[in-house]
Amino acid sequence: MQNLILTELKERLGTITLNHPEKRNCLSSAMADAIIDALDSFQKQQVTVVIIRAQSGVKVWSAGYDVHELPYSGRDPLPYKGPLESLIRKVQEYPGAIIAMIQGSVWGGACDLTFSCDILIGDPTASFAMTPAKIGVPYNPSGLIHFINILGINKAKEMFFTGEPINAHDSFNLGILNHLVQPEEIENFTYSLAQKILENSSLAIRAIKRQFCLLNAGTPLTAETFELIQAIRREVYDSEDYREGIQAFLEKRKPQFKGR
Ligand code: LCV
Repeated sequence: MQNLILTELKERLGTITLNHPEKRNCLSSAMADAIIDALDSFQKQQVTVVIIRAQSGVKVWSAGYDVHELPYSGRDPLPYKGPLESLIRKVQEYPGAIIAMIQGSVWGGACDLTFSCDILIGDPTASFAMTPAKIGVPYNPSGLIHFINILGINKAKEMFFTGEPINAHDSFNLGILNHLVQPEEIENFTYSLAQKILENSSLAIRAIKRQFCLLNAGTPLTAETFELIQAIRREVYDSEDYREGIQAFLEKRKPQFKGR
């Protein structure tokens, strides 16, 4: 089995490179587990900054969740312990700065992954498209909060309702990208920013990141609100439209949604 990711460690700076371009670096459970293992290994070695990137020059940074792994019906497509959600929590809880270096398009759950990183640096080929409505997936509350926090609720709604990509220029203006740099500069820029972080107190950075994560987690829900959200989501992933969305993707055709 080829290495789905490549890892590199230089002093306290780790790099994880997505390495499955044949499948557009889609976040299969194997890919998600490989990234989680790499972060666990870096954490054991007290790596303070991790860069997550794709190979230079790819058109697609990551095509998002592996659609072949979506349950066909009757089960939550994005469960708490699922591969994507586990990976996103691992990134959020990592006791150091995680920088997403983005060249190419980012789709679906891969947007949630990059939005959960601490700093995003992109070049003009970067774009972000949120696709659950194209497939018929109801998404989930913890994911939606990431988008509300970064985009504001109006732009987040437009991103989810249209499924249309947000280009690099607009991503920078919206605050998705911390920096927008030219392709030939992005590696040096990202690594020099990482060096600036490495010069600072890793203990302070770990404590500050943890506080940001707790403060950013959204307002607490009542038990009844939580149950209502689950009922709303189940109606969708139990629907014919959900099954049609997946089937259409697998058959490489436009879905015919019927609203049931
Ligand atoms: C499995 C794939 C994928 C893929 N899974 O190349 O956010 S949610 O709720 O929606 C969540 C459930 C989620 O993240 O769902 C996935 C959302 N992602 C997308 O909707 C993007 C789907 N992919 C595409 O639209 C195209 O692949 C892009 C535009 C990314 C690249 O197009 P391109 O023409 O360059 P192909 O479509 O030919 O794909 C190359 C191979 O990668 C597989 C795809 O099935 C194909 O495999 P085969 O060569 O075996 O046919 N692939 C791409 N995306 N998400 N597999």
